[in-house]
Order: sequence, then structure tokens, then C-alpha cells
Amino acid sequence: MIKVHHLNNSRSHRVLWLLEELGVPYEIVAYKRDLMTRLAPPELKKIHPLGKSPVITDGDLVVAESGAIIEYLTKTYGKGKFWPADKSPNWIEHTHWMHFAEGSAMLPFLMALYVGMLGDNGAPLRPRIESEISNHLSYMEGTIAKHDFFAGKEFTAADIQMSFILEVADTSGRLKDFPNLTGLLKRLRERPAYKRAVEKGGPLELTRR
Ligand SMILES: N[C@@H](CCC(=O)N[C@@H](CS)C(=O)NCC(=O)O)C(=O)O
Repeated sequence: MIKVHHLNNSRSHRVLWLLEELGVPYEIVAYKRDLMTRLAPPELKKIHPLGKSPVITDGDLVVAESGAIIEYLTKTYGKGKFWPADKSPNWIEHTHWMHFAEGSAMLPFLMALYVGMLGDNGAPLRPRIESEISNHLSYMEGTIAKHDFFAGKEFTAADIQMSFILEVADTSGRLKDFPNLTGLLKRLRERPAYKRAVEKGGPLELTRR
């Protein structure tokens, strides 16, 4: 049985959501963030040395990093669903968005979070961080203006991977100038599998910075 080591209000929501979309049975092992630091509890390090979520176990196999988990689950259990075949028309676009989420888009949001903790001392960095957030969101907006989902006309695993960026942008009030992204997030949240993931794993209540 697949076990999802699930931290509340975290990227592991996307793993629960994918498993719900695939209809694959799984078990949730729940961890709670420290209320003050928002960090994961130390028990998560017993599963994987980084001590971060998501991490899954499938028998003896341990997989960390949401992109890797999503690829593993889709390719192992998806029977071709949500993952364009190699060399198919949307394959490389799909690969691009799978990497873009954590490799590019998250960085300025994380910088905004940490620099925000510096108060006025962080002021010199803020214009550059905000322009990078806007740069990434504008690029994403242009894509969704052309087709309904990140990798084309169909919903794919890349939409699940990219959804966390949309959630973070929405929570911090940065999505309001991007109608196509706002519309996509609404459509994603309406998917029955997304709702089941929230029922089982709890709502996504992210930090606002
Ligand atoms: N790039 C990693 C990031 C993992 C990550 O930073 N997870 C956060 C939750 S969203 C976490 O575990 N934070 C708690 C901590 O660092 O203690 C992924 O996509 O899986």
C-alpha cells in the first residue's frame, strides 16, 4: 500500500490529489507543522533525510520531491493517464512545466517569504523579488490564455504540479491581475478529486507573504 507522508498545508496536497485522480488506494500518515516555526516535525526525517513533505513509501521504495513522486505514481499506476507519451506533441511542454514549478517559479515566492521576515531590512530586495514573481506569473498567464491547461488542451500531471504555484500566488493576493490563471485555479479546485484530497488531507491554508 502506498503511504503518503502528508504535512498539513503543504505541497503534499498535490500527491493526494493525483492519487485521487488516478483512483489508486493509499494511506495518509499525517504530520503537523509547528505552529510557531511552520516547520515539519522531526519524525519526518525518519522517513527521508530531508525531513520534508511530500514523501511517499511504496513497499520498500521511498520517493521524495513532488515532481519525482508525481512522475513515479503516474508512470507506475496511471496506465498512460495525465502524462503525455515521450515524443508526443505535448510531451516536451509537459516536461517543461513539470520542472518549471519547483525549478523556477517557487524561488521568488520563497524569497518573498523569507525576506518578508526581515521587515524593513529586506526592503532593498523586494522590487527584484516582486518583478520576478510578476515575470513568472505573466509567462504562465500567456500560456493559459492560449490553451486551457499548462501542457495543452488536456488536464495533465503538470497542472497538479503547477497548482501549488497558483495556490501560493492566490493566497498572497498576487493572482488578481491574472484572469486566466485565476480561472484555471477555480477549475482545478472544482475537480472532484481535488475536493476529495482536501477532505482527506485538510484545506490548503498557506502563509500569506
Ligand atoms: N521541492 C520540494 C519542496 C519540499 C518542501 O519544502 N516541502 C515543505 C512543505 S510545502 C516542507 O516540508 N516544509 C517543512 C520544513 O521545511 O520543515 C518538493 O516539491 O517536494
